[in-house]
Amino acid sequence: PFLENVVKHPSFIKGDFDTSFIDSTPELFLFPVRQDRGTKLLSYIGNVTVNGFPGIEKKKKPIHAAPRKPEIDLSTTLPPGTKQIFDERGADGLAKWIHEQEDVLLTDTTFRDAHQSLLATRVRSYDMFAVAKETAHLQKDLFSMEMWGGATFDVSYRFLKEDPWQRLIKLREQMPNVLFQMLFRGANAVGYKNYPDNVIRDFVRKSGEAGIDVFRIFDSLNWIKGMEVAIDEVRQSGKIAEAAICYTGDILDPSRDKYTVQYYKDMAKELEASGAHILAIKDMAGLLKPEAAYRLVSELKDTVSMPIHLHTHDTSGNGIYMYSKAIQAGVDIVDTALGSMAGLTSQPSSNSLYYAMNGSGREVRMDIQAQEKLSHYWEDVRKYYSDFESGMNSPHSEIYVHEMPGGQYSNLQQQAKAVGLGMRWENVKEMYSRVNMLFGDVVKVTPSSKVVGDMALFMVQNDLDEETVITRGETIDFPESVIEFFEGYIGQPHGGFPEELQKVILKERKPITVRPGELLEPADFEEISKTLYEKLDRPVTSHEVLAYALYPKVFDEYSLTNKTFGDVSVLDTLTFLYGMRLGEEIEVEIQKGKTLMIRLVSIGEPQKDGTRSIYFELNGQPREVSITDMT
Ligand code: 3PY
Ligand code: ZN
Repeated sequence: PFLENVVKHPSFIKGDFDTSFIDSTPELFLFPVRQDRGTKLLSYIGNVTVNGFPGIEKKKKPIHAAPRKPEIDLSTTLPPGTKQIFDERGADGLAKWIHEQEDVLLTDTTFRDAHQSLLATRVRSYDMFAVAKETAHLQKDLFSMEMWGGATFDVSYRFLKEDPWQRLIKLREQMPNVLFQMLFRGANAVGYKNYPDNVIRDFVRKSGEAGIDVFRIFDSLNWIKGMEVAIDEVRQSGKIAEAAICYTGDILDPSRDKYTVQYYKDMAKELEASGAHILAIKDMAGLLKPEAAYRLVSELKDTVSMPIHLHTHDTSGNGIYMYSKAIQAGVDIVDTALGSMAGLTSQPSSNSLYYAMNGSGREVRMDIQAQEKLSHYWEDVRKYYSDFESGMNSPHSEIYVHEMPGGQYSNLQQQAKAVGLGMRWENVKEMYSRVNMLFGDVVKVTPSSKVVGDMALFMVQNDLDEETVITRGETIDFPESVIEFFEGYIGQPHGGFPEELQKVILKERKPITVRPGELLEPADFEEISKTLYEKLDRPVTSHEVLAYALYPKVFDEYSLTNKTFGDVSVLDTLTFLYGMRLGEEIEVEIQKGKTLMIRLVSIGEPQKDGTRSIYFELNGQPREVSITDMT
């Protein structure tokens, strides 16, 4: 009753109270517990068993042995790590500590970019939680774990139907020793368009409170104005601002003279002046060649005094060689993934880099046996997600031509399949590089890469080439993302927009040249809070308010699923993706100490109204649910 009174209090509803307690413990506030969580989960399982999982071909649930997990004594004291160094010394102290290290430091991307780039971002919190404590023990020497941001936020709600904040909060509890890092798209936050400044600031603040330490901030056009608000807020929150230059083109090729070493050096100096603690070189497509890395890192080291953190994708297969050159040139930290989640469109393998640097004078600090054990776990878990693999089996040197970011490759391929262009993937890739040149050779990383991808799909689908786009452009309805890009709503590209193309694409609309954040109305969080309260008929957390401010439609759909099926994140991944086999029995821990035993008994025949009855046993009691057969 006390809580009930609190949440019905008008000030509470208006959001005048600090709601961080609800953010971290929403389950305490989901009362009165009217819902029957068991039945809701049975409905989900029945649905996915009969109808399949959206976006992948329906198939019978595959059989896999339980994943191999490192066997360690979790009752031993957790060794301290970089998180403690940061907590004691602050961001500047941490930067100093990085400079003092002779070894090269690692950021592990397994929980974020690795699966974003290999498995269309589909890895679920369930599989991370299952190995989080072991990871904290065994990867204690990491500089950081990149485990949030980028596409993971959107995909959690949109496809995985789970709350990304809970992923962050629970992982933080289980891994208190290593810095947590997220990828933040500057004025685009974790979305695909510019947001009002108050959304950016609130997101940074709340992410920091929930557990993020290092914010890697970039702008998809390398437009520093698009990064400044986020950098400022990270500094104000006492967290670590890692500002990124996105690497594109080829500094070794004199004919690609738009993005030169001087261009990158100028940008690095500006980022240092804007208050960054660490400089990232974000080689999002894996275009940085070994000799180019040596030169770029050497020159940047002479230009700025911040530590330098290098990110790449191993698409070409040259990743380890490139890192070795960058390490020789003095790079401080590099991004790698656990062996079984590394390589190809993902990051180079930590395990391989360990051996590559042996005896080089700059070692990789790790327990390689432990690393291999964690890698076994992910080797097994990766198989659950095999339907999301891109099909790329070997190094792909064409990347140097099409320049598609690693994180985009498997996602764009899914998008192409969804619009019926799966068989024309080769054309889409070729068109991607032609669109880049048509747009004036732009930096391609989310969301600018999405605009290039949308235009490439659009042109292949409509059999358009560059000339027809210009000559018949007046009569063509271009994709909305392309129009917004040319309007200046994701920022200004280096060298400006190609004018003739901009005119045909915009038609009557007028482009802006200022920072979109200066024009956008601030989000009204109180209003959103009220709207959500009415829609959901329950108190809402400030995390939910923010998620709605970012993507209202995605959040609405997520809430509906959540209302219908309950919290599906408690299901194991094979059940979540494929449902159950007849006669199978599973255990589902719906909360600590509360486990449901579920057995699928039989599936009824379809009825005239399109429904089917599905018969289960729930904790030994027969239960029947009716679902709509959509096959
Ligand atoms: C993202 O923005 O999600 C990226 O990974 C960009 O490389
Ligand atoms: Zn990346």
